[in-house]
Amino acid sequence: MAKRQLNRRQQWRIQKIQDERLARANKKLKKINDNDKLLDETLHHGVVISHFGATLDIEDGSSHSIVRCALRQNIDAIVCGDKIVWQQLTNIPDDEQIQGVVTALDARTTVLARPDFSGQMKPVAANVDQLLIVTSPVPELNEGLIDRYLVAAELSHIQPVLVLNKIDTLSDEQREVLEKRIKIYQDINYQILYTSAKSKHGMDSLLEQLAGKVSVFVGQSGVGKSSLINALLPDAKIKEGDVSLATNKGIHTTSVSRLYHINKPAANLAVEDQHITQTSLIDSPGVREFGLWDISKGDVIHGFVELHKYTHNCRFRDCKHLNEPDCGLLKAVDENKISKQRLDSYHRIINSID
Ligand SMILES: Nc1nc2c(ncn2[C@@H]2O[C@H](COP(=O)(O)OP(=O)(O)OP(=O)(O)O)[C@@H](O)[C@H]2O)c(=O)[nH]1
Ligand SMILES: [Mg+2]
Ligand SMILES: [Zn+2]
Repeated sequence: MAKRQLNRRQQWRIQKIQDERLARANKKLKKINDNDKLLDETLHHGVVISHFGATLDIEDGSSHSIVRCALRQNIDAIVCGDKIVWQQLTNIPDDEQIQGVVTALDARTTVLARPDFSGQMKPVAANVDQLLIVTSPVPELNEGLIDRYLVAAELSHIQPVLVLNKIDTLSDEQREVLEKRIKIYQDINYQILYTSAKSKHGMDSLLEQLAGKVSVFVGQSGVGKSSLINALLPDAKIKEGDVSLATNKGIHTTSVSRLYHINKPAANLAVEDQHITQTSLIDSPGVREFGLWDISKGDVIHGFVELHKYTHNCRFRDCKHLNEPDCGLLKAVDENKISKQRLDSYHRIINSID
């Protein structure tokens, strides 16, 4: 997959817009503080529901209400799912939307990150248990992208699940072709779900897979991430977008990640366990590609779990698995124990890392 590099001028412009936005927010925050509307001393815990521009929506840990907060200057990238401490602003005028300030960030259990326009790694979601890699017939399934997500999930210790959505649009033959392509992943024991947000097919299995966990929905624009969350949670009323007829690509409808809760107790759990379950779903903006730029070449193999096993059979410790004699991976491909497609995908990722 080619890296999409913005030219220096574009990067400079984006950075300038971001800096200006931050400066405006900081000015506002300063005004709030200078105006004698000081922070109340009580520390509240909360979870980040959404972070847009310089403002955050926080779900308060005890009242469960949503509080709009500003961010204290010295805290960097806070994302959906982050656990934070916030403090109430005192003397808030009626017209002020910002009710509090996020003053501390708790340690994260997991974090999913991807590079931003300048190649720097930025967190996308925090404290997530599962990565739902959503795919569809249109926009077409992209194995290269799936493999990159799988590497990111494996290296971040987040459980990946593959979802093939829009199955209502498939003829029997088309479904057979796609199932064959997905089988590569089934064979290496990844969980696969077939869904239709439109006809609601597969929604029970999806809900069962999500129950009691925090899951982030990722994938190309237009595959139906927001539609799936809407199908599970009609009250969420998330905006859905079209798929362009000209390009068969999505139109990047969701622009900011947001966390949703399904508060109904999960049906598959015993009554005594139901109070501890809360199912959380994070909708995220669709991607064109998913770069793995800050991963070292040596780490990539750990993201290809079924290939990694066979590296122990390579004669050379620094085997590149290209054409070396007695390569465990090439032998395993010959013996149909691993798929050539996955080995090729591994090499493509290695080649894309500088
Ligand atoms: N036929 C059919 N259409 C679907 C299904 N799921 C989603 N769509 C349609 O696909 C289009 C894109 O859906 P979205 O939910 O906006 O896709 P998304 O993945 O959230 O896209 P971004 O927010 O741009 O990343 C919409 O027109 C949906 O109505 C499905 O299961 N079947
Ligand atoms: Mg969306
Ligand atoms: Zn080898």
